[in-house]
Amino acid sequence: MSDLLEDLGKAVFDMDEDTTVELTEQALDEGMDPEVLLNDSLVPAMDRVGEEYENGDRYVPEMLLSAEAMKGAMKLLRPLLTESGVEPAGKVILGTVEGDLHDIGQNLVGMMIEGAGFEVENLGAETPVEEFVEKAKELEPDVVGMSALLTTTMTHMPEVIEALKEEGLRDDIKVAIGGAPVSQDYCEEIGADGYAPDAASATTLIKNLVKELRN
Ligand code: B1M
Repeated sequence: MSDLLEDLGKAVFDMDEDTTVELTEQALDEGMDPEVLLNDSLVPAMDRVGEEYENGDRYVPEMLLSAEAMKGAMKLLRPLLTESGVEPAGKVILGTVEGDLHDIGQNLVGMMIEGAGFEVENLGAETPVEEFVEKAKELEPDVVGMSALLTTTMTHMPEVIEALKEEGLRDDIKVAIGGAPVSQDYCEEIGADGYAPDAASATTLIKNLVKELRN
C-alpha cells in the first residue's frame, strides 16, 4: 500500500478529520482513483475501528469521531463517485431502518447506485417503517433499499416489507437489503428480493432487480 493510503487510513483511525480531509484532497490531486481511496484505505480503517470497539479498546465517542473523519473524506469523494451523466436507470429509495444511526455504509451504497445512473432518494438514518411506505407511495420507486447495522434493528426490515404488502405496493417494488448483520439467509427468511454484502455488489443487485421488474 502507498504511504498516502496508509496515512489516510491512520488519520481516520486516529479520529483526525482535518488530516483525513487534507490527505483525501492530496490523493485526488495526485490523480488517485476515489474507489481505491475508499476500498483500500477508508473502509479498512473503519473496520479496524470496529475491531477495537469490539475488543473494548475504544468507546462510542471515539468511534463517532472516526466516523466523522470518514464522512469528511466522503464529502469530497461523493461527486466523483456519482458523476455519470446518463438518464436515470431506475428509481431507488434508500434508508437505514428505525432506531439505527449507522449511515456511512448506506450513504456509500447510495453514492455507488447514483454513480451507476439511478435516481436515489436517500431517507437517511433512523427511517421509520411509515416513512419508507409513504415515500414509496409518493415516489413509486423500482427498489426500496434498507440498511441495518445492528442485530436489534434488522428486525424492522420485515416490518417494512409487510407494510408495503398491506398497502398493495409489493408487486411493483423490489426490496434490497444490506448491512453487516444481514445475510442471504435472512433475506430469504424475511421475503426480501435481494441481499448485497457491499456497495459494489449492491449496484449489481439493484440493476438486476430493476431488470427483473421490467421483464
Ligand atoms: Co456502531 N456498532 N454502534 N457506531 N459501529 C457497529 C455496527 C458494531 C458491529 C461494532 C462492534 O461491536 N464491533 C456494533 C453492532 C453489534 C451488533 O448489533 N451486532 C455497534 C454497536 C453495538 C453500536 C452501539 C449500540 C454502541 C453503543 O451505543 N453501545 C451504538 C448504536 C447506535 C444506534 O444506531 N442506535 C453505535 C453507534 C455508533 C456510532 C454512532 C458511534 C457510529 C456510527 C456513525 C454513523 O454511521 N453516522 C458507529 C460506527 C462507526 C460503527 C462501526 C465501527 C463502523 C460502521 C461503518 O460505518 N462501517 C461498526 C463496526 C464495523 O462495522 N466494523 C459499528 C463502514 C461501512 C462502509 O460499512 O456500514 O457495513 P457498512 O456498510 C457496507 C455493507 O454493510 C454494505 O455496503 C456498505 C459498503 O460496502 N451495506 C449494504 C450497507 N447497507 C447496505 C444496503 C444494501 C446493500 C449493501 O442494500 C440496500
